[in-house]
Amino acid sequence: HQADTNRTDLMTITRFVLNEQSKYPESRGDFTILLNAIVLGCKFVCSAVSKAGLAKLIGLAGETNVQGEEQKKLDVLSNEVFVKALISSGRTSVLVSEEVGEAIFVPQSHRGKYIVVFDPLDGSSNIDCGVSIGTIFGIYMVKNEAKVSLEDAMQPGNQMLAAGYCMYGSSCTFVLSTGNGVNGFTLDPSLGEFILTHPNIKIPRKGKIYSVNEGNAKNWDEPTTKYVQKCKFPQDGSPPKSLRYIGSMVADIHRTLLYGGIFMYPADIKSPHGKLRILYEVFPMSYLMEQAGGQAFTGKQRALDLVPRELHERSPIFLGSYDDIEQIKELYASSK
Ligand code: AHM
Ligand code: MG
Repeated sequence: HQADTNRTDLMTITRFVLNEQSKYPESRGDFTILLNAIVLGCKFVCSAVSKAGLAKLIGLAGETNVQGEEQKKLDVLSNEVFVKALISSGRTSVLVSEEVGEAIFVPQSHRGKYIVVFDPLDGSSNIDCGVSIGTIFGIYMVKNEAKVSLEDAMQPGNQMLAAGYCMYGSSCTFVLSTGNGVNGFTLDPSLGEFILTHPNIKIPRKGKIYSVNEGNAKNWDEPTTKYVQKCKFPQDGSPPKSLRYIGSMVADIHRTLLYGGIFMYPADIKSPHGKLRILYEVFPMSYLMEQAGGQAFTGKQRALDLVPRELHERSPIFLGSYDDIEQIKELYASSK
């Protein structure tokens, strides 16, 4: 009768996080409330994304629709939903969003002890053709609640308390780590709840897939070039790796977590710092990778040890299976 029990005993994301937090005697439910705000934002975006074509939500920001109402681009809309939900949770002090140039300081009346860095809708070039896109977020603790400053949002990734993403794909999948491994939840649209479907995700030790925008190959540095050459023409008798590249970080990372392999956005001559943003792309995904048993490397160091100097700073990044990242580390070490 196990099946019956499973069907009525639903492990929702809220229940899961409440269980996890109850291990800390000082926990008072603040984290759960914060997470609920993020989950609400994700449900909104999920619903908006699935109706994007229908609702003509994908027009240019500032355009007006037939009713004369102002239309907002999906990424602008998503950003607004997250900012409002996070502020009204009363649990945050500073927000950093990919969509907003400056850090957002929460009004005094609504302040709480957390900092949230996020990309409300990543991979937006994929919206119009219906390819998977996602939301990425990371959570820090304010250092001193009486003296909140920009510094609080620029802590190194190794200070993150939690990170995750939500992928708007064939299903809506929420992947979360609060520092005790990685767990995946799938939205049950009939319940409007995220249900635990991927407990304790561990990335395979070594993978068969590499993922990179190879159109930039002409401008790559030597270690990246050598690595990709090895993927295609392995010299050690192993079969060549498959190439998969969606161009949506959340979808590429989700596949990498589940199937193993390597995802990279390296430096190149044209973009010496790569493309991806440290705070709300590189850090959260690096945190998840490490929590799943993989590694995240910048070409110079462990990604989570980076100390951001600017809000929207970029870094090259190599993320994935432990052994695959070891190889790229060796290539960088021997190119010095
Ligand atoms: P965006 O924040 O403008 O959407 O760009 C980030 C996206 C990532 O999701 C993805 O990994 C990368 O850009 C793809 O870049 P490229 O098109 O250069 O391969
Ligand atoms: Mg982005």
